[in-house]
Amino acid sequence: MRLAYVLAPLALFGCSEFGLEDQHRPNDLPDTDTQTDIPPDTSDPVDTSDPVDTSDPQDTGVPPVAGEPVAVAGADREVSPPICTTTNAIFCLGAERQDILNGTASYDPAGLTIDEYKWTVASKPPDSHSLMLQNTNKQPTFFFDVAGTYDFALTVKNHAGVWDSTPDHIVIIAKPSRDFYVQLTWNQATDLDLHVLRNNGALYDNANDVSYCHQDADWGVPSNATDNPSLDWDSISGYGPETTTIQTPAAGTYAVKVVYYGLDGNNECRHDVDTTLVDCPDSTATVKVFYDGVEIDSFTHTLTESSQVWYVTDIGWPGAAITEHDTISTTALSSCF
Ligand SMILES: [Ca+2]
Ligand SMILES: [Ca+2]
Repeated sequence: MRLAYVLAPLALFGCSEFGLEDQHRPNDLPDTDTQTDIPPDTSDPVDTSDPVDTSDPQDTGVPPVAGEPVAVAGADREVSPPICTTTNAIFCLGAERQDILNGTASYDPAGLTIDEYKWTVASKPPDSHSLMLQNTNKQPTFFFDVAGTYDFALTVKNHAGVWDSTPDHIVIIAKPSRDFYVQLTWNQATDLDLHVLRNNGALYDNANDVSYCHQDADWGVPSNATDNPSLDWDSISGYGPETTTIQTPAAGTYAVKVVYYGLDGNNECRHDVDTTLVDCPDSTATVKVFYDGVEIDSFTHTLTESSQVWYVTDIGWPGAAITEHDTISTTALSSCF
């Protein structure tokens, strides 16, 4: 069993506090609007300096439909996926953002009040498990859990009960803000762990292995934090993400490994060695490597039993040179103490 202090915050991480899916929750809020959505603004995906989304007809002086209000979802922009400091690693306080989605600029040309707002997630990265829980708020919170592109649609209703028939879209790109960004996600309510190791270090060797056991370390230049790694998330109840990030890594080779720990912070699903135990569900893991905010490679493998180790890749620095391994072995699991 993992430490209690790990379990307590992660119970939060895995629940609706962060708007994450679990196995009992639908994949997404249904897009119940029957109107034709305006497609994403792909010509201008990141215009943080441009308050007017010029490719969006609703913002370019196209007359609104008579009698309808006008939804204004705001300008497309970039955000960084949440990166935690070592003081709140694993449990990332403030990960949900309430300052990104804002429909308060919506209006009615006839001067009627806007009485209702309805946001939908039109699309999101396939490895995201985030849900919008307060989709009738003017400014709903949303957890940009993984790197990638998110498209939201907003429609509004005026005081006469008429909805805007042409929802307004806003495209948000979640782009890692650190040079080294490795992201693990998976498809089951199981406990997988991301490990990033330096210098051919061994698993659970805290000096050289950053994982849930040892979430940060002083690598590179001693006392210089910019080359230190941190595990920013640990998920024990499923899906991830788990990310390990370094602002500016020191030269060297960083190995990325994924360990199948078990279920909910314990490893008691070894049906292969004890048939009285439940069988560890097969879990398909995806590791994405980002360099300077850009995805440079992606790897997938299905792990089938607790204690399996997937040696994904080495990352050489500088330059994020990829040397794929894609091998499976086994390890003794550690509860860290
Ligand atoms: Ca985990
Ligand atoms: Ca350092």
